[in-house]
Parts: sequence; structure tokens; C-alpha cells
Amino acid sequence: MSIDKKLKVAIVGAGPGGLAAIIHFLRVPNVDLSVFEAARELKEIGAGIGINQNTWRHLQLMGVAEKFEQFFTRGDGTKMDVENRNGTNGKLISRRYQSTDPNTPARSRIERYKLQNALLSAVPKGLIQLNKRLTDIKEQEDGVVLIFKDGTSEGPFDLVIGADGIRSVTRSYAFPDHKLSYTGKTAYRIIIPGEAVAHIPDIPQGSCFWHTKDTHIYTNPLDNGLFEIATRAVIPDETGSKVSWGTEVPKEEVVGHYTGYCETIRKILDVPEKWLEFAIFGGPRLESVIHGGRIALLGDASHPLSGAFGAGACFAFEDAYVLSKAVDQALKNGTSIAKALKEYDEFRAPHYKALYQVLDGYARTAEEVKSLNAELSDDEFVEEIVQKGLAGNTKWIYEYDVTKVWQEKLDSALKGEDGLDKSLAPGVAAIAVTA
Ligand SMILES: Cc1cc2nc3c(=O)[nH]c(=O)nc-3n(C[C@H](O)[C@H](O)[C@H](O)COP(=O)(O)OP(=O)(O)OC[C@H]3O[C@@H](n4cnc5c(N)ncnc54)[C@H](O)[C@@H]3O)c2cc1C
Ligand SMILES: *[C@@H]1O[C@H](CO)[C@@H](O)[C@H](O)[C@H]1NC(C)=O
Ligand SMILES: CC(=O)N[C@H]1CO[C@H](CO)[C@@H](O)[C@@H]1O
Repeated sequence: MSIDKKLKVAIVGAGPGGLAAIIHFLRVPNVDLSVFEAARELKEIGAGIGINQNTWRHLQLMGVAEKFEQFFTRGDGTKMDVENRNGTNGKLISRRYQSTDPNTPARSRIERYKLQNALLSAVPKGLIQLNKRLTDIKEQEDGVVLIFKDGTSEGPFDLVIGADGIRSVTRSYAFPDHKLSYTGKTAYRIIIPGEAVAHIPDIPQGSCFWHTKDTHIYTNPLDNGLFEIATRAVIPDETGSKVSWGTEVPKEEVVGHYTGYCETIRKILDVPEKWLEFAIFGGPRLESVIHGGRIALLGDASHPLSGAFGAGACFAFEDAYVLSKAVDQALKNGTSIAKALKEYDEFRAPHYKALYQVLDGYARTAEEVKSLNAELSDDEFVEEIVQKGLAGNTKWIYEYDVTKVWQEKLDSALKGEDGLDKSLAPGVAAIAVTA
């Protein structure tokens, strides 16, 4: 590619991952960016999203953390962070208070649209083309062509980034054998005014997980006086009709799954007349998320973790960062985009693998506890699970600083195999200062 020709990059999807990709790729010199989003307008579904330490780090990196009032809030040691309770009788299993560390913002949970608005504030107006639903992809010698539902096509592009979420059309094209299926689990979620539940006794002051053997419920006071409820239920889909995401269902479809819970929960669940239903889908784990040297997946399009770890947006941010850095390096090195994609793939795969191992560990823990202690009561079971696994060692996920790890990779590449520091060699000096 000649110096004066810009790299034509297309991003498909403007969710958290796509927006982060926009922000990071705008920082890469010599990129001509196009963004296509299926929605007619950018609006978020009524749900909450957790902002953990790592998410804050990325919001800072993207220059939008200051948009959040919560970013400036520091714990004074008295504000409750998260509790685990016995869902059957409400008994406290564990409790953590918000950190007093002046260097870490409070862990907080906000409405999703706020996250979207903050990211959008860093995106030039008009860059995102709305009402552009990708339906097909064509690979040509001169690049990748995107075909949309409205009959138009765009391209060719030198790089296509599939940030089109769990039902990614980009993924279906790149990995035709990858099929999503219903996991047998459904989430019901809703945000209501806090005053609607204020009269109910024993409402926890912070996030709370209420556990029983097969399901759990998550309650959480949000900012602005709102109250969020998120539940999980095991619901077989005999008719194969579960395809919905965020559809409205009446109260009657929800409360029946949680009759075994304590009174506080039953009273809380009785308040909303309508809920949003999220049937949870999953698919085989992809070892590689790139295709043909010109297509890369990120976020839920690459690894839909269905809300596990409450950090899917953050994983998408990490992906976007690494992909942009790898492409930036390729442009500076004068190497191919295919090489950048390979680097992206090789950098991210071990991280996702480690996440999947945690999930496998959870599944094993639940099975082990069940098989070793068949006579355990529901509540003892819950206690064991929480102690052993669910509240277990996932700290590294939230402490993971992708910018640092990426820099370490660069640094070690600059030191030759003989161990000598080559960073001052003329050819690579420029990289060292601009990385
Ligand atoms: C129940 C549940 C709870 C969760 N809780 C949390 C949480 O607390 N914290 C957290 O960080 N994460 C959470 N997540 C995960 C988080 O929602 C996702 O990981 C995150 O939204 C992924 O962002 P994304 O940009 O990859 O995909 P998405 O948010 O799905 O965005 C994809 C975008 O692509 C667009 N699109 C789709 N198809 C096309 C097409 N064909 N053409 C053009 N555009 C298209 C969509 O309209 C959308 O705007 C949760 C997930 C679930 C299921
Ligand atoms: C660019 O050069 C650096 C330093 O030599 C190297 O580590 C990296 O793998 C190269 N990346 C690409 C995409 O060419
Ligand atoms: C461990 C524990 O406290 N379990 C309790 C959970 O709730 C049930 C039902 O109220 C009690 O019987 C358990 O003792």
C-alpha cells in the first residue's frame, strides 16, 4: 500500500464494541473509517450495566470517563458494594464494602444508555450510518464488499470489523459452521423507580445476589433513584420459539419461577407489571476470530459470554484497543493487515481461553458440590457454591490492564532473541517512541 493511500476500514455495528473501535481507530493515522449500524436510531434497551475497575480504565483511555458522575465518587468504607444472600430466607452469606482506594473509582452500575451516550460523545456526528443492516459479504481481490438489506453495497474495504453482536452476520459469513443455540436459560430484567420498592422491608443497600440451587436473582439500586432487578430462570424451549432479545412479557410469566424465594424477593418481583425477557443464546467457542486476512470479529460477535462476569462491554473495549494497536503497528511497520489480524488473534485468544476456563471451573464446582454432597440442603449448597466458586478468584479479570500487556509485548519484541535491547536500532526507534 502506498503512503498516500488510506486504509479503508469498515466497522459493522455500533454497540459498545463498535463505538470503542470507532474511538480507537480514529486515533490511527491514515485510516478512512466507515461505520454501519442496523438500528434506525441509536437507543439502548432498558437494562443496567456494571462498570468495574477495568471498564473505568477503558473509559478513561477513550477520554469519556469524566462523563460519568460515578467516576468521581470514592468509597468511604461504609458504602455497600455487593452482597450474596440465601435466596430462600434472605440470610447474608457474604458482604463487601466499596473500596476506599483513592486511585480506583467506585464500582458502579448504571443504565446502559449512559454508557452508550458517553461513548457517542467521542464519535463525530454523521460518521455512523444508521439503518444499514448487513446481510452478506463478498470477498474480492481488491477488498471486502458489504451488502445491506436496503439493496445497497459498500466497499471494497481493506479491513472489515464485525462488531455486530451475538447474532453477528459477519461471524456467520466468516464461520458458517458456527451456530447459536438457546442455552436453556432465560433472563428477566427490568428497571423501576426505587420508590416502588422502598416500602419493602430488608431491601439491601447495595448490589445483592440472591441464590438458590438452580436460579439466582440480582437486585441493585441504581443512581437517579432507580432500582434494577435481573433474574435468571431455567426454561426449556420445547417449541424452539425462543429467539427473542429484550421482548416485553407480563408479570405472570415471571413470578412463577421464583415462588421458592424469601418474602423480600417475592414482594420485589410483584412490583413490575411488565418485564423484558432475554433468552440467552450461546455457541461453540471460536479459537480464531479472523478470516481471510481482512475480516476480524470483536466483542459479542467474537465471544458472546452471555453476561458472565458482567464485563462483556469491557472485553469488547479490550478487543477494540488491541485491534487498533495491531493495525497501527502494521501501518507503521509497513506490514500487511493480515499480519496485524494474526497478531490481534494471537494476543486475545489466550485471554478468552482463560475466561472460558473460569466458566468451566464454575460448572465443575456446581457439579462437584452436587455429587459430593447429594444430601446438602439447598441453602448449604448455595453457601458452598458461593464460597468455592462464584465469589472466587476472578480478580485478575478486573485488574487486567490490556495497555500494559500490549506494551510489554512490544518491549519484548524490541529486545532481540539474543536478549540485547535493540530499541535504539535506527529502523525500530520510531516505533518505540510512538507506541
Ligand atoms: C443478561 C446479560 C447481562 C449483561 N450484563 C453486563 C454487565 O453488567 N456489564 C457488561 O459489561 N456487560 C454485560 N453484558 C454483556 C454486554 O451486553 C455485551 O457483552 C456487550 O453489549 C457487547 O457489545 P458489542 O458491541 O460486542 O455487541 P452489542 O451490544 O450486541 O452491539 C451490536 C450492535 O451491532 C448492531 N448490529 C447487529 N447486527 C447487525 C447487522 N447485521 N448489521 C449492522 N449492525 C448490526 C446492533 O444493532 C448493535 O448496535 C450482559 C449481557 C447479557 C446477555
Ligand atoms: C511491528 O513491529 C514490531 C516491532 O518490531 C513487532 O513487534 C510487531 O509484531 C510488528 N507488527 C506488525 C503488525 O507488523
Ligand atoms: C445456610 C442457611 O442458613 N440456610 C438456611 C436458608 O434458608 C432455609 C429456609 O428458610 C433454612 O432452613 C436454612 O437453614
